[in-house]
Amino acid sequence: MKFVRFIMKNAALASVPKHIEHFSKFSPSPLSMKQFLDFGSINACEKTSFVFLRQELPVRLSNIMKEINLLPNRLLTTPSVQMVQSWYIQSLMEILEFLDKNPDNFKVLGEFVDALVTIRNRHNDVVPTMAQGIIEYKETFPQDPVTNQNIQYFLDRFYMSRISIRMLINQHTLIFDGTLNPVHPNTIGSIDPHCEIADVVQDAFHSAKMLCDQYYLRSPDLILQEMCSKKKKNLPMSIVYVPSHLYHMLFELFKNAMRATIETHDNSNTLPPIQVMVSLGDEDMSIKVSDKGGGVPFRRIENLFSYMFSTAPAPQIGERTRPPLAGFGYGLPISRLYAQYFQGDLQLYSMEGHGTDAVIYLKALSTDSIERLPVYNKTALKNYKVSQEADDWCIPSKEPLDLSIYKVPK
Ligand code: P4A
Repeated sequence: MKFVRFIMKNAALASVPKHIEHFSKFSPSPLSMKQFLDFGSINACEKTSFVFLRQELPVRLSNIMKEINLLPNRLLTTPSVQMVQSWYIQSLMEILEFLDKNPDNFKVLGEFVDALVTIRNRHNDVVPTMAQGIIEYKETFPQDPVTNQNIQYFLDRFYMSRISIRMLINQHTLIFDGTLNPVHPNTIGSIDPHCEIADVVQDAFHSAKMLCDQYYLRSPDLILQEMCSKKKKNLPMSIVYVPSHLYHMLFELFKNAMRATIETHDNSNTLPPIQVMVSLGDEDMSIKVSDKGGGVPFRRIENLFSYMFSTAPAPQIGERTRPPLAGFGYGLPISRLYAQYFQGDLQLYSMEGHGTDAVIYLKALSTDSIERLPVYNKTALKNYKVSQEADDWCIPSKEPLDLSIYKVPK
């Protein structure tokens, strides 16, 4: 019996490249907030969602699996990346099992929910595992700007794909597990049709403040302002959004702002407050987090979003660990992906010597909130072939220019 299962498993494994080839030829189908809400409305149909997901999940998985295969061999063959790749293969095989199942059989629908939960758990540690792969790679190969650029390109797309796949899985499992959400009865899966921005700001600030007090024994205050361009001052301001995504971004920004504020006002009895401005226009919902934490030199802003740059080896035993407010590793790049996922963005405007403004841009209208998804195609392929060619801008020389060589001999 064990032997038969072994052979079956290997037969399935052998056909995986063929399936990846097939499903990666389809483009992922981005969903709008409205479509997400429709799946969870009164006449929500579990069967429709099942039939959609058993096609769409293999498409999204296969598209990004093609890109994993384009990583530099020295990175692709690290034990960590091999592990992540094996999770993707396993999960793809488990979903493909449902392709020939009957959508009218409620037992099949139940098994599908269980399979999705298993898959979601399997991929819980993808971010730290990939980070470990980067560490292993950095140990053997010195950082060069080209690899840095390649890895940045890949991880932005890989983590965006992951965010989107987890969104699909979360929606299906939350809506069709047969229970109402007792804590948030008005949410549809993970989406709040009336996500009150100020509430999420307060929550995230409170959590960051607890960490900050614990570590530094003090913390800056919050000043929250709301602006509404519309005639109807419909405060409190809300949009259709995923509160957990917004919380993740704000928590990250508050940790950074608090750390910068405290470390630059070391010798002062008072701390300048962190100011948050929430502004709702016809098109954008913008949230600005301002601090007077001394700012970051413009040249270094890019590093704050770099996966290569912010991947540090875990501290050795006995070594002083980083403060919990360190803006742990991938906080900013992944927060920016959350903002971009529904067509928004996250940008930093810093003035060295003064402080930093971090702005989250979200779409005000649910009709504009559509998933932003990577697709594997020729353009993507080309981006992995960026090679070590000479830059088309001169390298600035730090040596003083010796103009005497141009002197005309008498
Ligand atoms: N000044 N300003 C910021 C930081 C410093 C800052 C900072 C030293 C740098 C790295 C970090 C955390 C803070 C800020 C707000 C931001 C981002 C950076 O959103 O005040 O952790 C990696």
